[in-house]
Amino acid sequence: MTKKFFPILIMAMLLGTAQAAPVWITIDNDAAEHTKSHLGKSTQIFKSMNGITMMKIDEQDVPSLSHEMHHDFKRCGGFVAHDSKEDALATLSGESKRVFAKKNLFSDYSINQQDLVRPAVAMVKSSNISQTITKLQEFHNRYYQSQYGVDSQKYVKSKWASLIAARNDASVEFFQHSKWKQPSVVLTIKGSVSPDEVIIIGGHADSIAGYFGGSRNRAPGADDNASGISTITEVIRVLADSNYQPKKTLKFMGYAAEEVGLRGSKEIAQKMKSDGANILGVMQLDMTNYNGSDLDIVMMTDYTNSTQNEFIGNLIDEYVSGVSWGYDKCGYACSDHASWHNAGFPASMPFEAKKRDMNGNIHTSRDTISVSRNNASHAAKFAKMALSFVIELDR
Ligand code: IPO
Ligand code: ZN
Repeated sequence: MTKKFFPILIMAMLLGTAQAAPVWITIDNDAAEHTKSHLGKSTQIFKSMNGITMMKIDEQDVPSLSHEMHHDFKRCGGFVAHDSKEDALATLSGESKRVFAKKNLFSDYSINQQDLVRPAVAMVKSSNISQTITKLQEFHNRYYQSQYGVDSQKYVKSKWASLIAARNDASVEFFQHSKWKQPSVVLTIKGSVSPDEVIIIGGHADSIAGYFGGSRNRAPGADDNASGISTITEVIRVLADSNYQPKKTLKFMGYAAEEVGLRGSKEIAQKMKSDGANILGVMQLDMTNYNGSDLDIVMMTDYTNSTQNEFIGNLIDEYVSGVSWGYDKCGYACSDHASWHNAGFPASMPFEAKKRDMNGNIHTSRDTISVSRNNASHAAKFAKMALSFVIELDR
């Protein structure tokens, strides 16, 4: 071999090994299966832990993985490529849950906005929440096909409009659905730095009672789900009264027609998906005011993003003092978070109790705020949690 060809040979060898080299990545569980099916045959799932999957992919698949994550999951990056198998394993197990959350992934789940979050949380007043619940339960029902359900949404829209009246960066609109008359309500505060990045807090505004629902039945729906809408209303009030200026776009949603198959949220989530929206995180508030368990806030593990769930738990520990949290599962697509999850966005569903301890009066004429002794002290914990979620993701 002559001197002349030697460097070329070395180059060729390097190129050859680079082509064949596996790359270890960590990726959220919800994207792992999808990723595996879209990449080359050599893709292998190695291990899953803490909501994260560690997998081995071909170096040559990295660009298409980036594309997949961005295109199908609206995530910039969306995975972490590691220098070695050891490094990937260390990330997977995590030195501590907190450190692990910080290293991750699609959103920045670090917690460092204390100067903004603490004063906001201190502004939450449970009496505002109980007043709104009381107003909403006075509608005979909020059924998706009844005029009451249209009128109640007009009330939510005008209530939210009154809270943002002094701002020029915020608006509130109906989202009209073609198949039934109740609209959803969407309030938007436009981000001043990265308006394309969106954070969503939502809950359903409709109510139902009786096996066959019906436009005539009395359905006060105080806990299910005037409590969630009223919790969101208080979050909006605090952001407006503190003149909070978001960097990213914040959206607050009162969905129509949840009780009949998550239909309102499904239409909205599918529309935002097809519009290519970049949604960083979605929190669903459905039933926040019945304090039935030893745990205060229970994160549902199904149809949700486990990393975001853990982040919310860490937020509770940091900002909502004296409030305990844990996990349970619905066992089915029990609320609108499933619409967002199914559209590929990180969704969470912090719930009022463990499943077996939840309010037993829902979907009856007995679901009134008197069941919660006419106060909203439990829901106030959720308003504080939701405020910390919005502000910590908004940077
Ligand atoms: C619901 C919520 C959480 C769990 I756990 C079980 C049930 C009630 C939900 N399906 C509903 O009726 N929302 O309106
Ligand atoms: Zn319900």
